[in-house]
This record gives sequence, C-alpha cells and structure tokens, in this order.
Amino acid sequence: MKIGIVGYKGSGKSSLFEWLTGVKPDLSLAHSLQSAMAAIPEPRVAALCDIYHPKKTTMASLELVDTPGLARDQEGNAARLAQLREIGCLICVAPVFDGSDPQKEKAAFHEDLILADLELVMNRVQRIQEQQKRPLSKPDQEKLAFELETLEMVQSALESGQPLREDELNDEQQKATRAFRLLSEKPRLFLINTPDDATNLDAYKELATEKYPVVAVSVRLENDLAGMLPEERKAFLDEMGLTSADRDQILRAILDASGQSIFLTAGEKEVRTWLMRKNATAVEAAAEIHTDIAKGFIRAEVMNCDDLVRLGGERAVKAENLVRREPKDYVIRDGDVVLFHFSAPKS
Ligand SMILES: Nc1nc2c(ncn2[C@@H]2O[C@H](COP(=O)(O)OP(=O)(O)O)[C@@H](O)[C@H]2O)c(=O)[nH]1
Ligand SMILES: [Mg+2]
Repeated sequence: MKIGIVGYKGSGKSSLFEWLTGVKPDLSLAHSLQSAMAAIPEPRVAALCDIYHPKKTTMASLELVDTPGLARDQEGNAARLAQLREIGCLICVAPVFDGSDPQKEKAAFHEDLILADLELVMNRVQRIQEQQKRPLSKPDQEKLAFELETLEMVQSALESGQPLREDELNDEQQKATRAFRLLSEKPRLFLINTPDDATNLDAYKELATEKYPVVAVSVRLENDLAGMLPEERKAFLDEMGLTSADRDQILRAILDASGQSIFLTAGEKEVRTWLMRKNATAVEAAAEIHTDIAKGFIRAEVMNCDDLVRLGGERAVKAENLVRREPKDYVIRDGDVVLFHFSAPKS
C-alpha cells in the first residue's frame, strides 16, 4: 500500500518525506509522485536477534509518496488529486507553523477531498441516467440500477460531509464503487506541522476522532536535528529549550492509520517483520510471505515474542507448552512470532 503525503503547497510535505525516508525529493519532479521507503521500527526485533543470532535482519517498510501540493484556490487541483487515486492512505500535512488554525486546515482539506469525489460521482450518475434511457437487456438494467443506487448513497454521504469509508460498504457496493477509488474514503492521518517551539503538542490531539487520528510534529526542526550528531542534537535542544519528536512513534501512527500492522518471523537464517492488514488471519499473513505458503497452508506455529524473550529461546517455550498450533482462520495478534507449515506446490 502506498502512503501519500498530501496537502497544500508549502505545508511541509517534502520536508516530512525527507525526514521519514532520508531521501530528498527532486524539486524538478514536484508535479509528480516521488516514492521512497521508510523501515518500520520494531523494538522487539533486537531482543529476537539476541536469541537467534540470525544471518540477516529485515524490517518491513512503508512506501511513502511525496505528492504535488494543492492550491488554496483549487486551480489545477483536480489533476493533482487524480494522481492520488492509486494511493491507499493519506497523510494530510497542515502548516500550523505559519499561524494557520489546525481545525480550519483540517476542515478545508476534508472539503477539497469531498468536492473532488463529488465531481467524479456526479459525472458517473449522470452517465448512468443517460444510459438508462436507451434500450437495455434486463441484467444490464439491473446492474446499472444497483450502481446508481449505490452511487446515490455515496453521493448523499459526501454531500452531508460524512463520506463512507470502504469498510462501511458491503462487498457488492464496494465492487460498484471500487473503480472510483474515492479520496475521502481512504484512511487518513492528519499531521500537524507545528512551530519549532510548540510545547503543548497534546493539545493538538484533541482534534483527533476515531476515524481521523492526529499527530503533531515540527517537521523543519526534525529535519535539522536529523542532520546533527547525537551529542550536537542534545546540546542544541537543551540550548533552545526544545524537545524532539519520536520518529518511531510517528511511523507507527502512520502504520496504524493505514489499517496495517506487523507480524514477526524468527529463525537462525533471518529475523524479520512483515506487513499485514490489521486483524489478518494466519493464512492471510502467510500470503504476505508467499502465495505458495497460503495455498499449501497446513498450520501456523505461534509463539508470543514476550514468552520467547522471557524464557530465552524456542526450546524453553516448547517445554512450557507455550507454542500454539493455529489453523488458517486464526487471527494474528500483536507480538506473534509465526512459523508456517505448508505443503509445497506440485510442479
Ligand atoms: N517554520 C517552519 N517551516 C517549515 C516547517 N516545515 C517546512 N517548513 C518550510 O516551509 C517551506 C515549504 O516546505 P516543503 O517541505 O517544501 O513544503 P511542500 O510544498 O508541502 O513540499 C520550506 O521553506 C520549509 O523550510 C516547519 O515545521 N516549520
Ligand atoms: Mg514539496
């Protein structure tokens, strides 16, 4: 899943991209999408490495995408927003460092996404209504009527300012609207780009709702700090009376907002984290590693990472009967270290 960094021009998108990925976006490509990866921190990996001494450690990464800035006057925004359709999750950057009101920024951005979606949906509704005037076979009539009904539901939700999220539509309805990839339906994290000397970051969190989580960070400060040596950094922060944000925490907030989480695999060859959708089943997690493992799935052997660390190794975990054998539909939990048993495909 691609994670788009979106917002108005000058809000700090490219700075955020640079801070999180370590890659400076190419200014000459600012009208298009630019991607780079950011490894997701997982503190438990270090403890697992102490146990397994693996040859290799691999961390799951998020693909972050710097996107063209939107214009406040909407000029040219339709084309910019159209580029975001393929993106799975939006990080909306609000430039509160320049004195903007975070609540107003949040509302303005929400409205722009809704307007872009409404235009798309209303065009399609109009086209369907025209098609319906022509002679059609019964199945085609029914298909169009269903699509129209779904779109009208989506449209009225958009008009009320409460867009539906993908998971609020049933499978059939999702099928009917999938081609649109509505922006306002995408999971979203609101990132408040604060002044360098902002002290009460928690106050911003009051803007968060269950659907739209919020994080606050001074992106410029963090970028400056990232270029310093640890001792320089500390001296600078002390002297200026500033505190720095926790990059790991921001990345985990992005992971969470995107509806994903990670699971672990561990052995002497490799200790590794993998991305999966939140609450994935064992067979879905297996598919993240290889489709053959999912196809030939026999069972998952699951240990809790804390048990492994506490007892010091797999053998001790087994001796305590703490290795669980789980079927396909087992829901993976936080901290699960998973070993899949599967039958190899016949070639
Ligand atoms: N004061 C302040 N300026 C910032 C901050 N983040 C970005 N800027 C400045 O805002 C301008 C635009 O930043 P940029 O990341 O290019 O924004 P973009 O247009 O959204 O990609 C640059 O001059 C940045 O230095 C911040 O946290 N504080
Ligand atoms: Mg930029």
